Amino acid sequence: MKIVDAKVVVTSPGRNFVTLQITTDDGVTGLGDATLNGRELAVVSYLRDHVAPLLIGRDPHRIEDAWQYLYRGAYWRRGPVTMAAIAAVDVALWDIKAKVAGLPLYQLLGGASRDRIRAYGHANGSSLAEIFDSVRALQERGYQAIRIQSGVPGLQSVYGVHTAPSADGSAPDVLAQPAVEDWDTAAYLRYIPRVFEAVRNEFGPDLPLLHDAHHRLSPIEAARLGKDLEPYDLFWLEDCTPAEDQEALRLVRQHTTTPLAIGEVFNTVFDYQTLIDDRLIDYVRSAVTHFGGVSPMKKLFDYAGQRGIKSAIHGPEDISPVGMAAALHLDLAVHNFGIQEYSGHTDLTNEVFRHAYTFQDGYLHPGEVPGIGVELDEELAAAHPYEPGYLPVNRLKDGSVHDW
Ligand code: GCO
Ligand code: MG
Repeated sequence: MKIVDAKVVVTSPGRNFVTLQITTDDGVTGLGDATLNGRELAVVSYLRDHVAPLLIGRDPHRIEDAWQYLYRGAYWRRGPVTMAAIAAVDVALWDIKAKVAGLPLYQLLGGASRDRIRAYGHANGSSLAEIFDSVRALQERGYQAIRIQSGVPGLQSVYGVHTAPSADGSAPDVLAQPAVEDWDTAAYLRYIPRVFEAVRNEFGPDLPLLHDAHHRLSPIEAARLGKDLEPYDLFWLEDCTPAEDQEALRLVRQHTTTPLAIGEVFNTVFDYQTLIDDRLIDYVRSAVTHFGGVSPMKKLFDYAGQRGIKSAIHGPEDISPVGMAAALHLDLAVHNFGIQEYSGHTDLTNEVFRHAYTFQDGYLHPGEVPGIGVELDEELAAAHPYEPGYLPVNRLKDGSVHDW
């Protein structure tokens, strides 16, 4: 079997997605997600100009060899652009292998370790009343674990808090120029524990609650927040400090029993070494799409599992249904599964990427279709071309840029 085509498809059915489609001489196709929010075209060029020509003529079954060839062979290792491109190749090849085997991908990863995959959804609001409504709306959709993001009095706009609710998964945060949001850590630290106190009082002790600090705190500030949130029994505090500083988590860990999750901006296992070896976190949160694909994610989970650390694959709206499907096959297979982030996509996105995975009563399942279970409607994708889009940036009251 040989690869005869490797095509990059860019489409924007509400937000941008980059997809690699590999075709074999037998006419089998495989899909991989290479979407890097706000920097999409860099990955498109990496794939189109530098990777696709190297794939032609290769044996699609040699997944590990292709991965090592692209990772070691490029000399320039790691980084989100490189690893998103390699991820797309890896997932597309797994898709092909599983299709040829006539099995859903999870069967090739060891088979199902569980029957269904618990998901968490995103609730948000600029007032407590709005947050409560948002939690209730998610509960009506079946969610049984919920992330809470809140506006902060005195701040105009805060990450993850939409002025118009986006239950349909549309992209209010993505703009043609980066929007500038304001930030005040002291105001945030004063206010957030009150939000979780109110949410606990309203929804009771059983509902798993999560919170994402989006890399904005210093270690001592994060330690303080973790302590202040202990009475409200969080499932986790996510990305409390800038993620590239692994040692920062040591200080946080020494001060709080609030579980810690990190990793959505990580690209390789080396970003986790101290965190895993020294048990400084509880959940590894990388995306299949940004971490080099299914192959390295499986290795990461096996390594983390030796320290009792669980999986929590990154699954926001900017991971395409292709990346989401790949995540779900891993979730079903690995023993040390923790939870899966899932916001869903717009109806149009689900038409462009028709998928076998399902969401019911708060739980996901990848489906039983051979491969990863996603089909790309190329015509519909072409009808919705790329649109420039950026994530917001963050400035303090004195005008200086803050972590985001
Ligand atoms: C999350 C993330 C996202 C990221 C986004 C960046 O926990 O889901 O923080 O909301 O900001 O994926 O592209
Ligand atoms: Mg996050």
